[in-house]
Amino acid sequence: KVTLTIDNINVEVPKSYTILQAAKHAGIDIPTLCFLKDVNEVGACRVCLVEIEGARALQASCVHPVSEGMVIKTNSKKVREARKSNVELILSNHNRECLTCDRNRNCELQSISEELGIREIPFEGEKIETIIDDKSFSIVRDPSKCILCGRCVNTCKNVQKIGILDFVNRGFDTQVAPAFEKSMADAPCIYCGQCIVACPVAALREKDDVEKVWDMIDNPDIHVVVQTAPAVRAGLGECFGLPIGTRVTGKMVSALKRLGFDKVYDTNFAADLTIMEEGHELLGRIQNGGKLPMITSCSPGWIRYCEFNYPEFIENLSTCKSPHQMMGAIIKTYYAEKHNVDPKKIFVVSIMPCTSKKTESSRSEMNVNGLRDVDAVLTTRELGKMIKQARINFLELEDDKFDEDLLGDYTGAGVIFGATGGVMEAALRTVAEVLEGKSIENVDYKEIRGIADIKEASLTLGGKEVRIAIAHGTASAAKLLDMVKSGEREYHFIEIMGCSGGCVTGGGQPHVSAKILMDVDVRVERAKALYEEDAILELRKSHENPQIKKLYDDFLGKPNSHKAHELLHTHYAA
Ligand code: HC1
Ligand code: SF4
Repeated sequence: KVTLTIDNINVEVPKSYTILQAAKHAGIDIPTLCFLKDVNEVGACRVCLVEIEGARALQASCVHPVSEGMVIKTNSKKVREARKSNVELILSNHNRECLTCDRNRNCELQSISEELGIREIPFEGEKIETIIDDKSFSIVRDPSKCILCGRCVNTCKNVQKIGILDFVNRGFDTQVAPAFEKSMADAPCIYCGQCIVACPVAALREKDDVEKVWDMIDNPDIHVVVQTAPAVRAGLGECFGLPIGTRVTGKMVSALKRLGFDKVYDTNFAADLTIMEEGHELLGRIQNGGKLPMITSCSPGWIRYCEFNYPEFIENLSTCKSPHQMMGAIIKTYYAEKHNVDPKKIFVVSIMPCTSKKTESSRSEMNVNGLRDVDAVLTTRELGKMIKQARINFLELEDDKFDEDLLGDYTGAGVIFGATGGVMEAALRTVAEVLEGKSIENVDYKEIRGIADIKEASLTLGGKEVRIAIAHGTASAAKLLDMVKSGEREYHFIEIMGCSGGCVTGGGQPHVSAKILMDVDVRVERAKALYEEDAILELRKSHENPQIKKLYDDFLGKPNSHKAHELLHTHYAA
């Protein structure tokens, strides 16, 4: 431990602390901009400068270690002026059209400018010419908004261990872009959107599909069906100032109905359907000597990662489409038939916590009888914007219920899909009963919950040993796959999600500022909301969902039937 003085307050902290951490410990708030805990601790923006007695220059507190007897000032005139001129310098080469910016009122640069009291930019300089890259279905990169903080670069490089983005060119011409300034659409980017989540400004954002959806809602000839992913209910409230991880299922449904969607369904129904298909696929592979370990296929970021980086595992992927794609396929066939609606006049919208889903839904394989399974994907953030555009007072909404006909039932197994380990737990609830040949009381597989990088378990089911593993985030996925490749580990079934934490922390979820991220693990808080919903549901096993049973009886036949294969399964690019 060391003792130091910050703004006349004596503080005792571990030796390993930075000044920023020590100040926080003492309840002193130092502004930051490029800093992102555990990801980007580089001292590049020099907004967190402090004055250290005896030192010649001001120091960046986010990287400067504490030492015994230090005397620090965080709020002297010199400090305030230096911070201000550093931010002014950033602003001098920034596209400052805040009023029309995607991050207006939700931008860390805007907040810091306001907090520092910046009123004019004294050195108005030449701006570099930039081009917006909006070629991909998922992500837009706008260099005119970029402040070169490096948060996205280090997230992609060190958290995801993918490394699509980097600093290119030098000096005044420096930009953050894929190598050779390629479009994101032409780079092996998986569209996980973790770079968007890390971005403090609007330099990286999702492709905006809101207008497309408004147009369909306004078209009286089109029957617009919306479905919401499990994780959306755990994030949407944050767009309206609710604490991280507040479960807003009922208000969300209410808002969707007010927005004018003709039908409001929960993707959870299709998550139950996925468990039926994937569970039986696994049983089939185990019983018939198929390719093992089988690996889950619901995370499109993970699928792209596998296709680009581990093509040798493509045969291990479950052939199941992801739940929202299955839902789309069922809406355009079974639902259309039962309700006597022309499938060509149905427009399916998926609200997802994910940016990669926008690209997934546009894959050529994702269709049924030549019609797209899903016609538009909006992120949780985009839904938040639609609700604001419609001037709906979200916080005052009464809870409402999803539509109940045909595809309205869902179980707790579907809800937990949105958290890491959830798909595995949901699958086990069904597979265990099939293998044991009886109903199992305890459905809580607590050993595979939580945010450890890699989770493993070995279960005895029906006298057989079933070995499973879970990885989330592509860095841990790579670690796990390398162990499988080298023969160090053998499993029957693996769950992989492209984002650390699973869908709850997908690239389409509401932005959380770096300041809040210093104290809160968003993965944990949002996952709680899903396990909470699981626990209060009466039905918690996918195969007990009555409407799923009916769907098989009336339409699909058995799990993995020919028809099920045609509508609900897919293939991958090697
Ligand atoms: Fe997910 Fe899934 S869990 S992939 O994270 O399998 O996006 O929430 O909707 O499709 O159900 C996302 C979440 C989501 C699908 C399901
Ligand atoms: Fe990297 Fe994911 Fe961003 Fe692509 S979307 S650049 S893979 S962080």
